[in-house]
Amino acid sequence: MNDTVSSLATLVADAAAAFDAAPTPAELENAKARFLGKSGRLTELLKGLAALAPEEKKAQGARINEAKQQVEAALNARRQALADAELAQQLRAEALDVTLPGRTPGQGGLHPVTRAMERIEQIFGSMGFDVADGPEIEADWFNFTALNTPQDHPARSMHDTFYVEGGYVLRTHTSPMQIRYAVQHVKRHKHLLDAGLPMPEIRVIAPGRTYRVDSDATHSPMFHQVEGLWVGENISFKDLKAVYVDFIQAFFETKDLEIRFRPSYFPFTEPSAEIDMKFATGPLAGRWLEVSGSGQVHPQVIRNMGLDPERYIGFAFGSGIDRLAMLRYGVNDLRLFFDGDLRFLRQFA
Ligand code: 2NL
Repeated sequence: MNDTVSSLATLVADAAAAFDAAPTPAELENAKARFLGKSGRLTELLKGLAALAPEEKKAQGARINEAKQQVEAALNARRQALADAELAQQLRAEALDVTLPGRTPGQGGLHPVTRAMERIEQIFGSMGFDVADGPEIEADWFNFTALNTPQDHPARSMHDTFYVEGGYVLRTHTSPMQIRYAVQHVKRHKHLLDAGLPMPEIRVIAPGRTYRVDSDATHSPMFHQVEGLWVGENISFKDLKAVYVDFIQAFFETKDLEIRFRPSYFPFTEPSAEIDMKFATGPLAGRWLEVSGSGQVHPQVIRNMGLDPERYIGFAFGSGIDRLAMLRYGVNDLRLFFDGDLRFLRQFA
């Protein structure tokens, strides 16, 4: 009987060793057949029970069944181990590297002129200026007549201005927008003026596209301008100076520059001045650069806004945004802004 027990223990150990040695599920099934199959070692032992006496059969049967359970447990453990190994192998083979950066669609960026324009709007906005926007195809009245530009002024010639059918022009400056804005403002506050009460000041900038018949390295038939207008009862040239100096210092992020006002002439202002600036340092240091026209709004223009020039006074300026962008970003050819060359434009994205 002890013999049977030790031979059963050997059988279980042999089975466990055979199973553990099977490298694949197919080979494991072959090994199983050798122990649990039709003529497997355990099956043969069970067949042998038939020849035993009832008492013996019961005791021996119980021992063999116990061994059979151990063999089946070893078989299942190995099956599970092989399945786990296969799954692990499959996961390794199909692994995704989620740390790989994705391929994103191109992001695009703002054009340098747009960036300059946004800076300008932000700076004047911080000084209490509204931003006005309007038509690029203008009536002759708003572009010229309301701005006191006489019929025979050279700016009105076909040589300087793009004319559109029906008496319209491609606006040659954004001043017409200032007129539109001022007229609206005056209308909105007519009840105050009628009652002899003070009207809120007009403080506005008009940035945008403008057009002139002109094309070379420093002139484009389409260019960008920003005009500023401040009208009130107590506005003077010193306000113009303060606002413009503050603007230039903020735009170029330096106080290390000089600004001068040089007498000039425009039909819509009197007196008028050209504004020049000079950097103290950097590649443009020491050279006077023309950055704006300006002046006190002409009494006739104040009248065209619907205001009394005896009571209201204002100043205005007009600056080229492309030129300011060239100075700020160190661009020496205006045409680069309008060629659409991505090698150039990407430098500002
Ligand atoms: C220039 C000259 C200037 C103005 C623009 C202006 C606007 C109104 C009334 C009076 Cl509504 N003036 N604008 C004034 C002086 C000069 O621009 O050559 N800019 C590049």
